[in-house]
Amino acid sequence: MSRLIVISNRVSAGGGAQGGLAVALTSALREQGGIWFGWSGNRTDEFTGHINFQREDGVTTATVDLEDQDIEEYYNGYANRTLWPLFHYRIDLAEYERDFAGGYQRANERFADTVMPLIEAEDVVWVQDYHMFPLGAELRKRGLRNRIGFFLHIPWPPRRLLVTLPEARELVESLLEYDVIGFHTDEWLQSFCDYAREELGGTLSEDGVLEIGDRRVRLIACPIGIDAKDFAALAASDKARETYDLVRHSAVGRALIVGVDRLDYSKGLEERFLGYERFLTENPHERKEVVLLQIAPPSRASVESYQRIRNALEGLAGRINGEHAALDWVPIRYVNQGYSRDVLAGVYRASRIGLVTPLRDGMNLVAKEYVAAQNPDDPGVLILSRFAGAAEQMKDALLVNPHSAEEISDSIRQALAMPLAERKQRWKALMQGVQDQDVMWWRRRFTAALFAEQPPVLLRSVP
Ligand code: GDG
Repeated sequence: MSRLIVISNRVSAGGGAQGGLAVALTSALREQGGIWFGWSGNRTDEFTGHINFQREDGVTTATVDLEDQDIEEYYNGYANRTLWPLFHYRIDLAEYERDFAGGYQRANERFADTVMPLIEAEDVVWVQDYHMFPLGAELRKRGLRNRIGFFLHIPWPPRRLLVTLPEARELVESLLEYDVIGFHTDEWLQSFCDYAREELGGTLSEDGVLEIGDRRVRLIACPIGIDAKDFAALAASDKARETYDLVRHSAVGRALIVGVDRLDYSKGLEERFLGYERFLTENPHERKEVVLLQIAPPSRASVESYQRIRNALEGLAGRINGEHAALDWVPIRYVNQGYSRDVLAGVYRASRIGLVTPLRDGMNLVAKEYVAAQNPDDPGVLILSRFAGAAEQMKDALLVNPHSAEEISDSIRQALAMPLAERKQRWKALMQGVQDQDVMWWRRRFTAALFAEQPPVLLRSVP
């Protein structure tokens, strides 16, 4: 049987507090056998390519340390200051620096050099996410003929935005070396096709194979899910119950609205606070009946735009609380720290509303976790941004435009007034989707495409 070689920026097999992605990749590796390769997260004075092998949870991991300059230019630079903002439609924040592009390329070449000797003739390689776009092409240059797939966890930007990236063409051309490319949604896939057609003269077959010159790549929309069963069980755990009681008690009968996001400008936190403030102003009789609990663990703190968003949010939460709080009530509880997954599950379950309003998000797993954690007899209401990939699947949520304070305010009012029968009906439909298309479904769907032989191509124009 072919082994699977998973390659991603960070490696997180094993451990109890892992997320759905780690669970899915770990189980794929356990089933298929293979290796999970990536950056250790550590620095070294000089890159040596020394591999640290470990056996965790039935899976072999292989990690390398990177030099300071690589971390600065590849990770903090090109990945997080160029690609992340651009791919979330924020060209105002994207920094285009040749040094970043050079460091990104160098780090990918180093990854390719290091992982190449670990790959055997029958192995299938699965590369994850925007840190590693050129890795497949680098492996091909080193003579690798195996099947290689790529999955993008973030959105693919519209062509008009992508063309602002000086290396856009090389980046897309390098992607043509993969056999399969997966996106969360049809929208991201179509944006990719639009670039391929308009800038590179590509054509797409009816069954989703992109052809450019002598290259053929299968494109699939393959939305990631969560480990729904596991998350629902977490929500019933002792720790979750304890958290549920604590949080409910502290809300003293008020309806809790919860947001859980990495502190990132793509998550729409400022707009969310302003939408919530609008609700408070427009609904003077109900305002003291709600509390917004926003959990936002800091992330990428060494990047300036992340420091700015943190300061801006602190200022905004302070102003809203200052203007609206009463002796016995503070409207926003803004918490800058992470919690374990069982605690989060308890918080979700205790919350009458899950407020998930990113300005742009590849998928958004918090929306799915919120649904999986609900009490079937008294479920809460999910308010979800139209611009999260998850909105393509989760049509029974209250879908909102996260830029509109009025829509956020209206949806909070609608959710608070929603009768139990409607809450149950919406939740049931959402939960069905979260269970049916869970993270195992996602990885099976992707690996099935990756392990399959390419079918004959029926050509037609890219739509
Ligand atoms: C990228 C894409 C795509 C959050 N706070 C805590 C915590 N979390 C966990 C959540 C959830 C995960 O982090 C966040 O996942 P998201 O999907 O919401 O967002 P990104 O981190 O931006 O992920 C995204 C995803 O990749 C997968 O493809 O959906 O669009 O941007 O699981 O629960 N976990 C713990 N403590 C916290 O305080 N333990």
